[in-house]
Amino acid sequence: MSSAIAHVFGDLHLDPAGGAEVEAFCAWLGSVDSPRLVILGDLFEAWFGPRTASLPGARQVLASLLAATARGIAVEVIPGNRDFLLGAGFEARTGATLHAGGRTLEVASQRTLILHGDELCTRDRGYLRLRSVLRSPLVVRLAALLPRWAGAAVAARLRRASVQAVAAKPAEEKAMQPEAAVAAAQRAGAGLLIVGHAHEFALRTPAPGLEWVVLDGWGGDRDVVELSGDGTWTAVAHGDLPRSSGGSPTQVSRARS
Ligand SMILES: [Mn+2]
Repeated sequence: MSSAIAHVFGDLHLDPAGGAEVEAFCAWLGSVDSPRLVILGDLFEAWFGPRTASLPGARQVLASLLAATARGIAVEVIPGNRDFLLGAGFEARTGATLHAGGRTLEVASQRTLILHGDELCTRDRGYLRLRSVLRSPLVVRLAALLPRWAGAAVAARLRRASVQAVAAKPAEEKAMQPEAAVAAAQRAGAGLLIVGHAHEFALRTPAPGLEWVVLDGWGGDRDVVELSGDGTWTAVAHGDLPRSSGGSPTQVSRARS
């Protein structure tokens, strides 16, 4: 029996249109044995408002999340920079809970703060400005009103702009800043900070008494943090997590396009 109380992962970048990655994730989710899954953002490669939910891959993912919550798994999702428009419709269709400002978990009097990580890129002023504009209530409302093709076009345009902007910046400026990590952890009173966003595992100690874990992107060797009931944690590969016993994995209904 596992003493795990939660599994934390993110940066799956699943295509709402569907594909092999979506199939593989839904199969994994259908049989994973965990009391709580915390998805720390960029579950989807892009999410341009509620209409995205009708795309075939999105429907598959939403259905498998719903099956997971119906099995009694608590699913919590922190929106990332690619899917920050996830909203109430997503919660209603999946039974998952959104935590837009990050999630604090307390285990054995150990506090853990979980963020996507992009908010720690505090030297990237252009990005932070764009982030605050894109997350303004007006933009979120407008996105809900756009027809799907227009939303997709806007998302593609933003992605191109972001790829060009990122390529033009020195690495140091794009990076998550240790001071920002320390400040966020201190505000939350956390001794463990878990983020994604960079897609490359790292463990740092930016201040005494603070462990800062950056997870691999989905599919990496250390793409999941397992939090245990005694307050300890380990980084593992999602494929190595225990599967639920008792026969065949939960059947996930296939969405039709
Ligand atoms: Mn990201």
